[in-house]
Amino acid sequence: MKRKTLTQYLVEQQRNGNAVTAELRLLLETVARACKGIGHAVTKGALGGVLGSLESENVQGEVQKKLDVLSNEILLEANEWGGNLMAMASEEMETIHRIPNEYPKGGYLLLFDPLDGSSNIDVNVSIGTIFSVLRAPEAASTREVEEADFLQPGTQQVAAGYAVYGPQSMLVLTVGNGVVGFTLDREMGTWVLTTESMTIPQDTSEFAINMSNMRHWEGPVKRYIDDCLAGETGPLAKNYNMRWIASMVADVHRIMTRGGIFMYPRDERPSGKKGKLRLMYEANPMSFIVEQAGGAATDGEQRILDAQPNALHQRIGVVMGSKNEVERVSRYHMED
Ligand code: AHM
Ligand code: MG
Repeated sequence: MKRKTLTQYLVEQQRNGNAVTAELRLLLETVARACKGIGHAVTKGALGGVLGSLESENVQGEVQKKLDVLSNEILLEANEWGGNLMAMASEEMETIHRIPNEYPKGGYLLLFDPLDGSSNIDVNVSIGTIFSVLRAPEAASTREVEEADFLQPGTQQVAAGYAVYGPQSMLVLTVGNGVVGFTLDREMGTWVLTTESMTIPQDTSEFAINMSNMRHWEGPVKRYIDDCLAGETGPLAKNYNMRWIASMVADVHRIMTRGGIFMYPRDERPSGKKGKLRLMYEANPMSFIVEQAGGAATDGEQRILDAQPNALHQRIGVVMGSKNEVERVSRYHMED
């Protein structure tokens, strides 16, 4: 069977007028190429001398792993010179990275978490890259692009995706026209379309949450997980299973594949009041993908994609996945 490559898929989307401009297509191909490079470094592990930590911390005060920094560099270098972008922003950089003057500028902004799931890097468990593409505001082309130009709600994303580096390397992508999945053909070095339309089942009996935070949870989250744990004699009348990989990309990829609900909620700790995950390059792209696959994503009170960001590294509570279950959690918040 002859399968489509990422390039073919994007050219088709461009021809069908699905908001994929030639510039966006080239940008997405470049990001996908960078993900191949990151996947390659991840696969080498100790043989590439890339495991372990550096002395440095990122803007969130987290110790940087060698692979976090390397992945960030791979994405910056790949995307700097193509002429499709005005600037980039990353979990690993305090502020935005403008395209240097020696290169032409384009009309898009790119945000990424270069390597998500840092605690899993050195233990050989699946990790991934998350990215989000926004249009640069018109006004930014006549002056220097600013951090404020990035602060657009998730509904404004023109594309989002993630790569998961696991037993297979996969790239999952949306350009606002459903969700497609590509598997890396390692011999050919190409991303090959293997899932034409990823959809999340509306119902589920599998939840993903870090249970060690239970004592800090807010009431509605506690109530929901209690109901799940009560099993078939409880209010939800079914038995639930639990999975927690601790790499958002891998946990959400499982949900994209067989349904489920993923939660990293706000909690009552001073450090947890705003949630753990970052809005602009974790929650927004993943919410766009999940919604495009028929799922839902909320912080408990509001749809994540509607949240108006006020800082590049802002955090948010995250509840996403199978629609009926996410709506149940929202209802519990309303009833609280
Ligand atoms: P990171 O961007 O520093 O890797 O942190 C984000 C990760 C998510 O991938 C994952 O869902 C979460 O942190 C796991 O956190 P915990 O270790 O508290 O379970
Ligand atoms: Mg992350």
